[in-house]
Amino acid sequence: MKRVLVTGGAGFIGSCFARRLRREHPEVEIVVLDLLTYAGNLNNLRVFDADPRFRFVKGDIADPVAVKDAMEGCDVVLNFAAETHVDRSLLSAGHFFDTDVKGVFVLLEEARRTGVERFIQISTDEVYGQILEGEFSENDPLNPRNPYSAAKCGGDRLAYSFWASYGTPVIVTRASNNYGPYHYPEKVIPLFITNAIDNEPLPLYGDGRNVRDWLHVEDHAAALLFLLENGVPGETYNIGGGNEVENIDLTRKILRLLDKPETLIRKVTDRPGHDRRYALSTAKIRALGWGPAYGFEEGLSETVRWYQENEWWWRPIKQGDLQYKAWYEKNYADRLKGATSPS
Ligand code: NAD
Ligand code: TDX
Repeated sequence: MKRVLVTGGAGFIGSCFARRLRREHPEVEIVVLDLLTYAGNLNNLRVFDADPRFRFVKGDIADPVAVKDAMEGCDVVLNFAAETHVDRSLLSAGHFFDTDVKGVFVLLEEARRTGVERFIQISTDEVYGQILEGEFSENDPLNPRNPYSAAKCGGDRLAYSFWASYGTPVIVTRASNNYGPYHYPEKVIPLFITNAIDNEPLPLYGDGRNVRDWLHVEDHAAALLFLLENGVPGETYNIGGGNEVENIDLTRKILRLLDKPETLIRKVTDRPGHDRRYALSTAKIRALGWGPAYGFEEGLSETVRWYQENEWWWRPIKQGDLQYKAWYEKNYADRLKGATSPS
């Protein structure tokens, strides 16, 4: 591993991976290709400010010219770049297919042309769809149920097809819900933490009994580094935290950690097609020797503390960024009108 391309490296998980890669491999050259959409943030990459072995390229993974430039000389590629928010995909899905399918195709074409040694496509547990009991294994059928997960499913299988058709050394990973520092405050954990800090309502969808399995972002990054060394091309690996929590319990935990009242909770109109539960079997990656290091209680309380101590990072997004305010208004204004607190 000499030069690693991290696409989407200005986002939540990609930047965590890049920072960890630098800590564990000081000698490696890192190239980040990122379009800096609303979710991309150069503040996530500050640690690289004076790093001579780091290069940032602003560009679109669906643009072959930008991709050719960024991938030049790279032997390893990890594709984190994506439109990632389910709620946004429900209101407008076009960009999701441009990036999460076409963008993956452009990256794969260039990887095939240059002959990279590893290409990791970061997929998601959402491609399996919901599961009410039990857990999904890697060979289970895929049944995405919202436009985001359908687009990710396209990218996931496209990546596999390059292995099956051309022998491009692709590994596909499907992770469960990530949480941790630098998480854009549209996703439930950072949204609820930052709203609660400001004594704003927490809009809990539906009956609040939907279940997600939470994976600390550092555990995800560690798993990806582990798979770069131990994963087998052509294979798919689930990466889960083993922390299933109902949304209502998650919300209460956040409020307790911040010493805020449950009267901040608002039960609001549900997300359409809201997947009830995700759960992954992680037997395959565990058999190779990886397991998560974070317990959820410890990880969540550290995360809450990070948002308390790093207002410089999130306040400009929530208060200064008109795009964020427009999104909040669009997705929540009607929902919050007349919504009640469950307690
Ligand atoms: P994020 O939204 O925080 O970051 C996405 C990054 O991609 C941003 O920096 C954005 O600017 C960049 N980007 C978007 N479109 C681009 C384009 N066309 N070209 C170049 N860059 C572009 O997302 P995240 O939570 O860090 O997720 C990273 C990856 O992990 C995604 O592929 C996502 O589907 C996957 N994933 C996320 C989770 C989760 O819980 N967050 C779980 C499983 C899988
Ligand atoms: O305001 C909210 N209220 C609420 O009740 C939001 C934003 C979410 N929720 C619920 C919906 C989900 O059951 O919380 C749960 C988590 O929602 P999100 O944070 O939006 O994540 P999710 O839809 O589960 O998808 C995430 O995990 C899989 C990531 O955003 C995806 O990128 C990843 O692939």
